[in-house]
Amino acid sequence: MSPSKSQDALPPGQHEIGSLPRFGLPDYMHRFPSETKLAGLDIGGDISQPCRLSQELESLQRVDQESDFHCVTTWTKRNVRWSGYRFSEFFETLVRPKAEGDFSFVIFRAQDGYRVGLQLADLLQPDVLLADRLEGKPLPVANGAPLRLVAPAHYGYKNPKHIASINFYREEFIYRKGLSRVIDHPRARVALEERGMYFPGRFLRWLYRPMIGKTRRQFEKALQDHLAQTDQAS
Ligand SMILES: Nc1nc2c(c(=O)[nH]1)N[C@H]1C(S)=C(S)[C@@H](COP(=O)(O)O)O[C@H]1N2
Ligand SMILES: [Mo]
Repeated sequence: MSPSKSQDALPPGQHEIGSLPRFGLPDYMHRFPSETKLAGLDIGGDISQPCRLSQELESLQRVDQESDFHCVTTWTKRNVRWSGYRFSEFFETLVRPKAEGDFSFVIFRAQDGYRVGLQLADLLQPDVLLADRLEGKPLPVANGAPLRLVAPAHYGYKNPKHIASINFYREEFIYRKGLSRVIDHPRARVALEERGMYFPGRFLRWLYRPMIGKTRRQFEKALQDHLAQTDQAS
């Protein structure tokens, strides 16, 4: 059984869409990765030997997975085909030997400045991947090149694209301030509709849903402009 592949009912408050759009928080709409091929992945935080990995990833077992992808704004793309490496194997094989002690919290930093924290226990689930391929092709810029996290049980905002570094910490801490803290639930589990902090998931559905169309169009337009520019430059 592949995790999260389903014909069954959608999670609470979600509706299905036909393709996986380029999507995200408006702040990141016009920001793009400078490296679209994996040059290096910085491993840091409370790690005794911080390091930069690149080729090492290829020593891990490649895993193909079909899973549903759920954005907190209520859209879902079903049966997305990813390929990459299990986060748990990555952690045990490449990180653990460089680290002393126990970790419980992880912060991802992305090339576009995006930053997000997850609990290590959630990342060690078997359906969590560091993905570098989508639908049989290298991950496109739109969906996270060169490397992104896929954590199907958690809303899209816990699935960082364009990963630049992965930082491991002994204890969880507050890494966001102000309004962006309100929208970040520490776990953001889709099945429990943990869309955000303080406000119930059912309320946030209603708040987010009207934003989908415009956000999608703006993200797509920004991508087309970016691709046209990079074409010209090369
Ligand atoms: N680096 C980065 N990762 C990100 C985001 C972003 O803006 N920047 N947006 C998040 C949100 S809110 C969603 S829904 C998904 C969207 O993934 P997609 O563009 O492949 O559909 O990426 C998540 N990861
Ligand atoms: Mo999202």
